Amino acid sequence: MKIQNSDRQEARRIMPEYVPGSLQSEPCRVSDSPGSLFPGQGFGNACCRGVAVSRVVVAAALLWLAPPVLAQESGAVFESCLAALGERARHQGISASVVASVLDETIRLERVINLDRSQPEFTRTFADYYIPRVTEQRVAQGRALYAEHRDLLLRLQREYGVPGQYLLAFWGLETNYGAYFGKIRTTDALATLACDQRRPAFFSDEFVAALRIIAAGDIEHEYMRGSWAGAIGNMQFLPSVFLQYAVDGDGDGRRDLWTSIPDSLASAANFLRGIGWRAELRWGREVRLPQGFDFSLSGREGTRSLAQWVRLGITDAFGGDLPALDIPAAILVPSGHLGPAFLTYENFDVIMRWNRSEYYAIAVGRLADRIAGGGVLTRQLDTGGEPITVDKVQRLQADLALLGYDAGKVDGIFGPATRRALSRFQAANDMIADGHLDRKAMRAVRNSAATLSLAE
Ligand SMILES: [Ca+2]
Repeated sequence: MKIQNSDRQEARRIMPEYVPGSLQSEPCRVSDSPGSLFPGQGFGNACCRGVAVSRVVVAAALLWLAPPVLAQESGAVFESCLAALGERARHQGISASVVASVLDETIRLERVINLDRSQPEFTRTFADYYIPRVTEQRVAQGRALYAEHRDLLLRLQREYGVPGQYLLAFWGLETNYGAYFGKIRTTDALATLACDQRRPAFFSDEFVAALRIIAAGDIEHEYMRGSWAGAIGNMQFLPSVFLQYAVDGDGDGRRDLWTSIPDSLASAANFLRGIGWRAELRWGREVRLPQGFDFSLSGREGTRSLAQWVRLGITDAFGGDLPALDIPAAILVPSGHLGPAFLTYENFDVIMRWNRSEYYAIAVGRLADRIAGGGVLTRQLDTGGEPITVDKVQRLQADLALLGYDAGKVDGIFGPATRRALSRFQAANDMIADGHLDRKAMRAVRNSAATLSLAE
């Protein structure tokens, strides 16, 4: 795709690498654009569609969320588990009347268990992840929202050190700017998961945290709704995150992450500051790699100083110089050596503390850049080929292990350990060591493993 010169200048002007001792320059001057999931490891983030949620819709949703028919036995187990949860909440100082009124209405949702158990059939590529999330429509809506909430966003940038385009990017990715934050009553979802055997301790704590939010008067039990995994509101905070970081941005005395935009954006800013956001840094950027780049240096484990990358010939995406600063940076090539390359800074790691997925963090950073006026990626994403099944990734992991490369757990998830093992295999076999999962790489690993098996 052709890059507009104005995009290039805009991207440079508004997004300096590093602004010592000050906040980044005012990020967005867009005023004329009309305006509007879940990576493997995080919680929350139901898939977004442009559905306006009102209390009427929520009420209608109750009809199809009617209590499932339970076997009497599992119903009794749930009731006794629920009683124990209530006891625990009272023990932790939550008022008995709040506990009683919530528990009285709490139901077990079989659907939540099914969603928690469901396993993906195919492994997700970066293109699969990125393309439906960083869309032109979402960019345009982000720009319109920036213009609409400009004063608020500039105030939050001054108070918390997080530029507004990032707050909008989180909002856009989490709930499509509040268009959809899930219809499941949070206390039902959390009680269901707390009384299941998979992660009872984690969800019991979140259930008690949800009761604490209700007891504090921030939201009524009936209206506390969100994803099947208990993530709530515009920013899909878990209740424990809400308790620690939600703030009252509009000064009405309540922290309302469902209907108050100032509360939602201020809470996101407070959370990001709390988990280490550095006001003077960007998230990272798309870059151009030099001819003959050694792809085995890519990956977050290959972090080195920006100055070192500059010496290796890394430039910005348009061939322009990057400053030779002594700040930690890593190169990521999530679509392989033919796709875009990204340089990531410390704020990238902060984004991953919000949601532990590299794809998510790149999407947040890129959507923020686009909202702030930046252009599209300079390189195509790899969209070719049939989807790769989780079974095949397990086979790859087992083969790599057989060949002596530590690919992590044989779980069918193509994570950093598997990527690193594949990159090492490629380097040892005269292939471009980008650790990219494609048919060619899988075939090469399979053949090597088969040869080794025959030799033994
Ligand atoms: Ca408020």
